[in-house]
Amino acid sequence: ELSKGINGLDKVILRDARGSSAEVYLYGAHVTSWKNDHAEELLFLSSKAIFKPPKPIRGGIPICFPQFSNLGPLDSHGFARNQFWTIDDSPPPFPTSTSNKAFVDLILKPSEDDIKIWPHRVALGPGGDLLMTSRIRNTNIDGKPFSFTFAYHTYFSVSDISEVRVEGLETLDYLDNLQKRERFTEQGDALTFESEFDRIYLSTPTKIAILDHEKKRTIVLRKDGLPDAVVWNPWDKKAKAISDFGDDEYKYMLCVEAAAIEKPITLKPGEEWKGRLELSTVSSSYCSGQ
Ligand code: TA6
Repeated sequence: ELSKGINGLDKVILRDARGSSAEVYLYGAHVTSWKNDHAEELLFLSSKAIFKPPKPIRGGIPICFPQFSNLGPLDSHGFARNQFWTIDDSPPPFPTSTSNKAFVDLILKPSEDDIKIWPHRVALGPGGDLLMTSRIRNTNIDGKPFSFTFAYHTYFSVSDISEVRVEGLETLDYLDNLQKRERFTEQGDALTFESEFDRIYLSTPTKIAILDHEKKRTIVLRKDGLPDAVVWNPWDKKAKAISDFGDDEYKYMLCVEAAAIEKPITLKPGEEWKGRLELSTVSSSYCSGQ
């Protein structure tokens, strides 16, 4: 269902019969809302988000492509998040497991005469899961390889950042963006948050969990083709410096981003890469590990 969102920007609303929904802006192929079967909003969207190109939308799921952060010659986080994508009426084959669900296929064509195209699917699964699949194909006829880094820069909504734990990244190596991207090894237990946090965890397991005790809810990320995971919270000082982010909003969000950063992906002409992220929720009166 195509409709007008903020500032008249086109958005697609996906709905599942059991009550889950998602909103996807064509601008950035940006998911701004994801609600599960219990109609709970799982994504954080800043109250100060500016829905005005070329500014990317603050919150939801920006796609960082073809460059994560400033690790290359392009603008920070690349250009996919501030381009207008179009609805793809003849998408390439995606796994059949999504074929009977509510989904939308989008495509990014960098320019009219560009032969590179990047199809992307957002789908709702049973139980209100959110599934995203991106395909990048090198259609260069000039025979040149094409390299990129990538992240689903997902902003999750949390009840209180001080009460949140992230499981699945213990004992892994990470690059600390707050210390010149120096490499460290995570010690001990699940991650907890008490100050600014900006790390790229390397070669992570495919499953990561965000435990929110207050909401009695766990969000589970499952990823494919995306070996790294960025964890970010700006905390109070950095929050004040971000113009499209409320001063106190850092308390209610956490970015956990399925990514491919440390080893850029290189595609020879004709080669294709696929990245996939599946988000689901588990609600319980307790969280695992407690
Ligand atoms: O993913 C973490 C990060 O790269 C941080 O370093 C922080 O700057 C954030 O993304 C937001 O970037 P943005 O360009 O959207 O302001």
